[in-house]
Amino acid sequence: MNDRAAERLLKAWRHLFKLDPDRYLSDSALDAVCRSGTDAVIVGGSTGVTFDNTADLLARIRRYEVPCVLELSSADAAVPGFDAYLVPIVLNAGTAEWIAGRQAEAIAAYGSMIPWDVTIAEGYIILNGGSAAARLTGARTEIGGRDVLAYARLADRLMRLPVVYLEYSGRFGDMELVERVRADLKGARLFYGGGVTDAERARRAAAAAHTVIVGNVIYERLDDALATVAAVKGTPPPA
Ligand code: 1GP
Repeated sequence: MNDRAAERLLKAWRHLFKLDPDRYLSDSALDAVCRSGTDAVIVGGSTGVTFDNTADLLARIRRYEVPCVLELSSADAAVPGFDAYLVPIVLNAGTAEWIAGRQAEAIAAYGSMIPWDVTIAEGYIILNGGSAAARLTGARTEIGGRDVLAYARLADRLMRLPVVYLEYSGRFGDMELVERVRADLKGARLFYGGGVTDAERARRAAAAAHTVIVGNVIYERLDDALATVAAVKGTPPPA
């Protein structure tokens, strides 16, 4: 993917569903998710993700036209055949391993097999200390708006990452802060994820961020999850 192609893809994404290969989803629920009108399905999770459960989920999603993207948290689960690959760089991680450790190990191990043209880095800022992602990465989540903005600028201005991801996984975040971070970005797209459990929250998140990611509620209240698609798409995109 050249820069312009990556830019087009990212700009087209307003709503994304995130499916966890380690969680059960019935065929009928998967059918509804894939036909929902979402822009793409992300496959990814913090724990219990293996090559086999990732490949299984990809095969099920491939029956549908919806683009399917793998978010890699472990090189062991690097399954070929996805439309694109998202590689998190956890900016506020407690150890270097999650910033530039595991990624370098994966590159050393897989070298020439990596499809760079469809690989996109995400500058993650994890803000819910109770989430599995925060525990796994030892993220410094007790930080104020100034620090969040500083991490976002680091990603956007210094590292020139194409995506900044404000990750509140499991909890609905501070939309004023999300809005402030998005308005400050020069080149990166702002992804927001966490606690989008109904249409109203989806609208609020869509007004603040470029792209809204919906995860957990798929497994808890499918109808509410599906309603987030129209809610996001019906909200005018922020600048
Ligand atoms: C998780 O950002 C996503 O990585 C979505 O969060 O599961 O809380 O919807 P939820």
